[in-house]
Order: sequence, then C-alpha cells, then structure tokens
Amino acid sequence: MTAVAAVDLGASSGRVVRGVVTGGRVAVEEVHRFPNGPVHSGGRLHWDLRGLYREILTGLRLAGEVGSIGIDSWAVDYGLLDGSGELLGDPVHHRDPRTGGIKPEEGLYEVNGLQFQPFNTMFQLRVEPLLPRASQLLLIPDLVSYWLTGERGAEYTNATTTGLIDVRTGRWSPSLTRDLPPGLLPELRHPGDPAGSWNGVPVTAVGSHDTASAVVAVPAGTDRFAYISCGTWSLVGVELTAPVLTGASRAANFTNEGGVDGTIRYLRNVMGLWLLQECLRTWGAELEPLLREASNATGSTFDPNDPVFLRPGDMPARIERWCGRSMTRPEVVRSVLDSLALAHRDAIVDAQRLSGKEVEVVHVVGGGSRNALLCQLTADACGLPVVAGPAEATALGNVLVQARAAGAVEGTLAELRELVGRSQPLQRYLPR
Ligand code: LFR
Repeated sequence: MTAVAAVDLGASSGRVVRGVVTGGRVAVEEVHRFPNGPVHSGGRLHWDLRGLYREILTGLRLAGEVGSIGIDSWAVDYGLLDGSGELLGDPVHHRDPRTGGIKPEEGLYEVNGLQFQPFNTMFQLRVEPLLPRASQLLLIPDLVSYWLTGERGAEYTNATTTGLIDVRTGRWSPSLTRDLPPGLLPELRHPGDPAGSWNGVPVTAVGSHDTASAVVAVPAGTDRFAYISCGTWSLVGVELTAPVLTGASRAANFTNEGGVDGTIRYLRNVMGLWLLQECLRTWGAELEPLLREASNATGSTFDPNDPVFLRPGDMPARIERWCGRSMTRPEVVRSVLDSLALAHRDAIVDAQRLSGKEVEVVHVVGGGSRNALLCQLTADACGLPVVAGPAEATALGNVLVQARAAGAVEGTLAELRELVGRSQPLQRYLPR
C-alpha cells in the first residue's frame, strides 16, 4: 500500500512521520522533528501555531508521496477564527494561569463525564476575551487541518475534551453550549472520515486527540489491560464500552473521553514527565546521566498532581518545598519517578474499582516507555507486569486509522493492536 503521513504535535515536540502498513505489519519512520513549548507573549502563555505549521509543511514535503495525511495533537486548546476565517491571535496554552480560580458547577459530570481540569476548553472560553469577535472555534488539529485544506470540522475524540459534548449522545450538548455564539462549534467528524485535501492528497480524520491515537496502538493481547500513555502527561486508565458517571467516579476525578470506534477512555491525568522536563530545563541538564544516578538514589514521595506543579517554572524548588528537604539532582529525579509510579498505581487501582474492569497487565506507551527505571518502578508499585512500548504509539495509532480508512488494513481495535504487537519491539518488566 502507499504510505501515509502522520502529523503528531506534542507539548514539547512535534513530528511528521511516514507510516506503512503492509503484510500484517506497521512501520513508522520519522521524517521531521521540531521543538515545541510555551511562548510568553503579551503576559500570556501561547502556542506558536504558525511556526508549528511551517514545520508541518516542511515535514509533509519531506514525507514524499503519501496517500493520506492525518493530524493529532494535545487536547483542549483552540484557535478562534473571525468571520473571514482569519485566526484571532495565537492560541493560549492550557498551562496559562487564566483559568486558575474556576470551579465546575453541580451536575456537569453527569452530562459531559469529564474530569475537572481548570484548562478544559469550556472553562477557557469563560475567560476568553476574543469570544465576542469569534465566528468559529477550531481545536488545534482541526485548525491545522483547516489551514491545509480550507475545510472545517471538529474531530470527535478531541471534541470530547472540550467539556461541551454530551457523553451519552456523543454530540455537542445543547445545554452546555447555550451561551456560546451560534455556529461557534463546527460539525463533528469521526476518525476515518475524509477531511479535505492538501495538494491533491486526502486528509483523513484520525483520533486527533493524541491520547486517543496512542490508545489505538496499545499492543494489548488481552482485554484485561490498563494503559499509561506516558509523555508530558501520564494518562492512566482502562478502555470501556460505556461511561462511568457515578459520584465516586467524579470524586476520583476520572474522565470519560471519547475514543476511536466508540470506546470510552476512562482515565486520570497524572502530571507525568512534565515534572522531569521542567527540572531539566531549570538545571540545563541531560536526562540520561541523571537517570543512571537516580537508580541508586533515595527519593521522597510527593503528590505529583498537586496544582502547584502545573505551571512552568523552577520545578526542583517546588518539589523540595513539597518534600520539606533539600535534595541532590539524582534525589529529585528519583523522587519524581517514585511519585509517578505511585500515582500510576493509584489510578490503575481506582480505575478498576470504579469501572469494575479487572486488569492483568499494564501497557506503557509513548516516550516514557523508554524510561526503564520508571517502567520498573511502575511494575513494582502496581504489582503487575508492565509491557513498555511502542514509544511512537501516537503516530502509530494515527497511521493505523488512516490505513484502515484507505482499506489497506481491516480490523477491530483488538486486531490493530495485535498488528502493533507483532511489528514493534516491546520490553517486559516484572514486579519485584
Ligand atoms: C496529552 C494531552 C492529554 C490532555 C492534555 C492537555 O498530550 O492531550 O490527554 O489532557 O494533553 O491537552
């Protein structure tokens, strides 16, 4: 089959990947990678989306001849268009403090099923000064898709992270969108749907929420698995066929995000490798040597989900303050990994308790699957085997959904996952 191109924008880097599905195997090759991160401007944290778009175009040219293009990114953030389709200002970053004091109202969870995160799109819109001038809102992958094709739509998996979708109907909720300008939210489209074309190449909607794409490529050989999509965030949970909307689930801050093929991603956001990324940025240090030293260091544990860790800034100082002691760099790194492993365990225990789904293996996918110490500590904390890899799960999930839409591969999610398991090197960690 012809190759496809996957555009995958992450919070710390973006990439364009060329993927091929053939002979029951899937392979991806990175053709272009570029840095990403928060940009301070005008007193706000933004994304430089036009800069990213330039890199995406470079990547698509480097990808050569492809039969389809699919785009995914982090969730929640958006661009606003004016009546003539021009972008009104750089998209604001969800780590900007503008939604700091916001609280969810009673009854919200029962409608949208979403964990409370102050940065969910619906809360950002409450403090959005550009809203009166906006005629349409496009989430980040939909905005990139619009720039490529001139066509607008709202891809469903990512749209569920806005907080404005009714989790029972899978459509924009009339009650939750009542106060928004009419027509602000585009028509929904679903993974596999056509989404226009760029220079004659079809653009295909994929699980445009990066976590949705990553979960497609979890190489599970059983239904009884938990996943950790481990990157800037750790997204920890299970896959369900129906949402859990109980009071206990809301209190545990579990989210019911829309997945590919009508699944529910029942998960909790754990602060993830952001903690380490910000430590390294503060120190101006490299990860590898510190990880080696951290394997013999003694850490302290802290709650990685404490909101004090959400914003960019001096992370080691915040961790030391939380733990009430000063630490060497390897000790800080060890504290982060120990604390993440425990938070992974708590989320997996809670997911099983709240959903009734039993888990016998934990799959770690994404960049964090390369962190052997974190994988081992997670296996130890969970008392379950951890299967680590693929690191490129998001790009693989993006590629597979495009390949399936193009007819190059058939199958259910379970079959796509088997195919990933067959094609990608995986590492097993047994609990000690
Ligand atoms: C991961 C992710 C999470 C979402 C967070 C903010 O990259 O998409 O799923 O909660 O970023 O968008």
